[in-house]
Amino acid sequence: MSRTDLSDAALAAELDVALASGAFEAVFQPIARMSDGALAGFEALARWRRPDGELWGPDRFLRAATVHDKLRTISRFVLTRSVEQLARWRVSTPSAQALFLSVNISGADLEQGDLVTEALLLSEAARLPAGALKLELTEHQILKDPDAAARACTRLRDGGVAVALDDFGAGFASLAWLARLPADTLKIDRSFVAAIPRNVRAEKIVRALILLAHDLDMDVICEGVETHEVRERVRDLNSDYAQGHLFAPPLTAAGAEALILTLASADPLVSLA
Ligand code: G
Ligand code: MN
Repeated sequence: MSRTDLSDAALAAELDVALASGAFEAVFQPIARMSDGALAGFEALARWRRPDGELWGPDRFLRAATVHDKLRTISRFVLTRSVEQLARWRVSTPSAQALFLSVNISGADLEQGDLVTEALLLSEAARLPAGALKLELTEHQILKDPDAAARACTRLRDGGVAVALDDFGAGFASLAWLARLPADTLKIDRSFVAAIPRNVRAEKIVRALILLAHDLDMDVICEGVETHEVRERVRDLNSDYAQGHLFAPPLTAAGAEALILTLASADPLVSLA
């Protein structure tokens, strides 16, 4: 056994304990609407609170979770927790009723299909309007089993759960899947978005992707917006939404709630950045 196998196994065992003991959290990264800068929704992301208080993102545990088949447990946790949270915000704060929630799912979730069922049930139980819950899939997951992905997209959309193609443009076969997969939202990968100020080719690709997405009746979220300059440029290119550290990093549930309340009480409505 290599060192990596050993540490992955140890991490995966810790992961089980963490999931059972509340050491996992869903955090919420704001997504801004470009037309007025308002808060439009959140992407829910998994974080693991380590014994020393540090918050680990998926880059620290994704490999161990994949190798030891824990991804579905993590996706289910983030989905359940974040939908419950949105449902509470919708009751406590009227402005939260317009927010959407976007949750990442893994290839394993698509193959098994049970997370799709769970998302449909959760959305219904929380009385979310159509499109308020969105599931994000990456090209990588789609390529693993394209037919399962297409079936999952159709089931979700028929049940009022929207589908976003995540990290778009960073992998393979993107355009082929755009033709085949019914989806609502295109999330343009931050590698293109962040390069806009220094790479005119990246800007042209983003412009073309936005035109194409709109032509296919999809809306667009530009990811990884870190500067005012990039925000202006993607707004001029007609991106519907933007997400990135310029607006906010992923926030704890308490932090996201504080943001919702601040924005709701601001008069006139203040924008995110
Ligand atoms: O693959 P996906 O797009 O779901 O990844 C989301 C991840 O991107 C999160 O872990 C989040 O912390 C990170 N992220 C969000 N905004 C930014 C940003 O503006 N710049 C960078 N480098 N990373 C970001
Ligand atoms: Mn994502």
